[in-house]
Amino acid sequence: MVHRDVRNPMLFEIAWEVANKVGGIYTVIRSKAPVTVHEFGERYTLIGPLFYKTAAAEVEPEEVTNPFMKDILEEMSRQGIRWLYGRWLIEGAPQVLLLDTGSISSRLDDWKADIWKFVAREKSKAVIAHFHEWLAGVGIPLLRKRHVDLTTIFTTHATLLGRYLCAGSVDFYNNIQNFVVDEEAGKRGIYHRYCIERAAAHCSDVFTTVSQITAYEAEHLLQRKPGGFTLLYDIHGVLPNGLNAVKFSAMHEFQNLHARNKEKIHNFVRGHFYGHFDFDLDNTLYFFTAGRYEFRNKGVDMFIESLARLNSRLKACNSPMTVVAFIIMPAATQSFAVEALKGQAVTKQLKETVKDITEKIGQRIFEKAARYTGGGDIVSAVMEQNELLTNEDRVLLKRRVIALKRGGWPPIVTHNMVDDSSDPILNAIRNVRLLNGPDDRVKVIFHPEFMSSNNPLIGLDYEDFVRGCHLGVFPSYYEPWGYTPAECTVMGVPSITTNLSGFGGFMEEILETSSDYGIYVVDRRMKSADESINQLADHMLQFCQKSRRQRINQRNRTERLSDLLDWKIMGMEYVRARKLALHRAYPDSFVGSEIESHRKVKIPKPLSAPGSPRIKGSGISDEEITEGMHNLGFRIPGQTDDEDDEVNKENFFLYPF
Ligand code: U2F
Ligand code: UDP
Ligand code: G6P
Repeated sequence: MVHRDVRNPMLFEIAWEVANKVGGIYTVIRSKAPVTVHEFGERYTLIGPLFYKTAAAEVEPEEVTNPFMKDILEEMSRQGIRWLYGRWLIEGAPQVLLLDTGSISSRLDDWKADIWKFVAREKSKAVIAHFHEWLAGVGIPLLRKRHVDLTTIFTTHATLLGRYLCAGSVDFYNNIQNFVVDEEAGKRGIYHRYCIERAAAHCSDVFTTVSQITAYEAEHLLQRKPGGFTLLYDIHGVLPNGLNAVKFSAMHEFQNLHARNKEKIHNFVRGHFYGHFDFDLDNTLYFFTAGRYEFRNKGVDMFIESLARLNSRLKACNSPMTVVAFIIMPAATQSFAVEALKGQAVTKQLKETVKDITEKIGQRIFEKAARYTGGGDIVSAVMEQNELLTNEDRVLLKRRVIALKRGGWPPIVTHNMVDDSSDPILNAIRNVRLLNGPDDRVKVIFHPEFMSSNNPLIGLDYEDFVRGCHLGVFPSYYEPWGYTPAECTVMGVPSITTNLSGFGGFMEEILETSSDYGIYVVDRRMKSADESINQLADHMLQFCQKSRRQRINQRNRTERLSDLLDWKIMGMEYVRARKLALHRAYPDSFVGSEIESHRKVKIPKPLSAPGSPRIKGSGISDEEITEGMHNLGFRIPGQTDDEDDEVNKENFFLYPF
């Protein structure tokens, strides 16, 4: 029997979205690469599908240096299997092997060479194979059947059946224990795929998911609970998605970026509401939701209903605030709507005319003032009131202002929809009668296309648009993780999620009072739909009642959570999953090691005002707070930045940095 080194294992990570952008998993793998490369260096290789059209832009081909790998790949070439080996052109530049699955498919019955024969040659090191989603996970039962000497991890980012069931109108979470899973999969025509997913979950040494909510779903639908233990080691099997916080970090600048980008949104709003622009931009808040167009799963139904209730409440309390709520979800469209483009054009013309006129007035004042030779009333000598505007200017200005008149109210949707009359978002907005009328305190804009700086209406990339907004609202019903609220957090933008979203559940678990940090979590698990809608409307109303100073303060607290969502910390769960995989496959190598447990500490309420008085009444001792902050790498009052770094390194970054 070979003795493999478990301290310096090799890691293969296999996914359909390696160097192949499809959805969220591409973001997970790509943004995680730098920390994994840091830990494994040349012992790390990603494996994905080879698509000739995109491969050239994603991968820089390179000679295979590992002699065992070289042998295997040459053998595969002799069998007619095509592959590409090189560096993935992303931060961290990991080694990547792309396989042409088309060239393999005809040989499925006569499978002589595959990459896993590698472990029969490389006998000195332990090998971990980490698969994402069922498409890649199909390899796991095969490896198990052939008794290949390596250890496997399977991570699922959702379950097939869960997604299908939720897309229908099933009361998913209340019935999750009762579904006859094989029958449900059969009825939906996904039985084969479902079986692969279930086999991968059951045959892997370690099974994991991206959140508690998906772990719960997997336990019932795939019938294996993620995580697990050995005598010496245990993990809960939830590997949450991190992101590259440095990419979003703007340090102290992020508040200025908010103000600058908000100004650009103001410009758009002035144009969009032309003719009805009767609200005060200084008392206007921008809310938004964004993502793939999944009306129910992403909770757009709930968002619209809550906006209607918010509208009535703001009216009832005579609030000076106006909310402009954006819905950014791609749908089939023909073009931008003429009315939306016209709004931007007429306000732009007005702006230019006013600029021309003021410049001319300035010039005239200067000319006259420069010629002043003394005597008389200085002000009237410099400029007579009635000389300020010439007749020509007056006519031009009148023309521009008349162009601002419009018949109907400002449009809801910015584009011509292919299917306007049956679009679920538009119909929901029509049903609650949020029609951008002058009395409405909540205005709605549906932008059925992702944001881009090339867009003639708003002209902002998604990231800048988010920064300019005040609140992200993501009331999802089915959301294994949900990157959108996490992205808001690292940009210092407060957000609302639900306890049915992976991110919402995660934040509730680690923060003592998440709302103090600008992370509001609506309960969609234990409450009726009506109660959840009211809770969402309450959160939005409370947000509208904050002063500017309170909003600025809250943004600071939100942004302070950034480091927590970075892969340097989130990646720790991947480290633990790999460790359990090694413990499971090679228990003898760990004899004599100490038992490890992973105690979780909650992040206390923020210490900045107005936190302190409430902490006193909460029954938590000062030492507990200090310890909690210390353990989570948070700055303790009186501690210097340098000390803070030490805390991070020792207690938090268990990575080998
Ligand atoms: C999960 O998100 P995914 O993005 O992996 O969810 P999928 O439904 O598998 O997304 C892929 C589909 O979305 C489409 C694409 C695929 O059919 O064509 N799509 C698109 O057309 N345009 C885009 O910009 C993005 C996707 C999960 F649901 C999330 O909650 C997690 O955050 C994510 C990562 O763990 O996994
Ligand atoms: N997004 C984007 N442009 C937009 C709106 C959204 O690129 O105009 C991105 C956003 O940054 C996020 C992704 O779409 O990374 C949505 O991911 P999420 O995890 O929230 O949902 P998924 O689509 O994976 O279910
Ligand atoms: C940032 C800017 C401030 C600005 C504020 C507006 O903090 O640095 O100059 O006053 O944003 O905040 P608001 O929530 O009203 O958009």
